[in-house]
Amino acid sequence: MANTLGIVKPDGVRRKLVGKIISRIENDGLIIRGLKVLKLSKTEAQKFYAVHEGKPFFNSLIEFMTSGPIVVMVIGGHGAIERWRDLMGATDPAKAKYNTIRREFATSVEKNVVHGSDGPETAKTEIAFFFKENEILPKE
Ligand code: IDP
Ligand code: MG
Repeated sequence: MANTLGIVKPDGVRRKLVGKIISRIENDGLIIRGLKVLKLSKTEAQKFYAVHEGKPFFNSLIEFMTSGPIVVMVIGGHGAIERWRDLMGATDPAKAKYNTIRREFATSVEKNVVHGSDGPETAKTEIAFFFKENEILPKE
């Protein structure tokens, strides 16, 4: 059993895609173990995306991620990290497979509706960025 961090980005919340996205997660057999709505400050967004600091898209990404509320989720299940990445699709919607969230809903490589941790270590630190231990349902 693994946990990963999922985010519905500001474009997804604005366009009322939260329900559709959670349905895809649950229909895949994954479990929502933690859930909250919040708005990132600039400092928080810079910290969350620190790995991308210095890249040409960094400032625009921070602007975008702080432009409105987001939904953060702890998504759990066997192989949850890879399975959530598969449901999301490739970063660039033009390269994402059919039936993925990004292929269907993203409007650009930046405004791509969802985030997902890319491995066990990032999952751990990204979950801890948003959730206290007692805000996450225990694994069964
Ligand atoms: P990921 O979200 O698929 O893991 P990353 O490479 O970690 O992709 O990039 C983080 C986020 O930064 C992307 O989801 C997207 O919103 C944005 N981003 C990545 N590459 C580009 C780019 O080339 N142009 C604009 N925005 C980008
Ligand atoms: Mg990434």
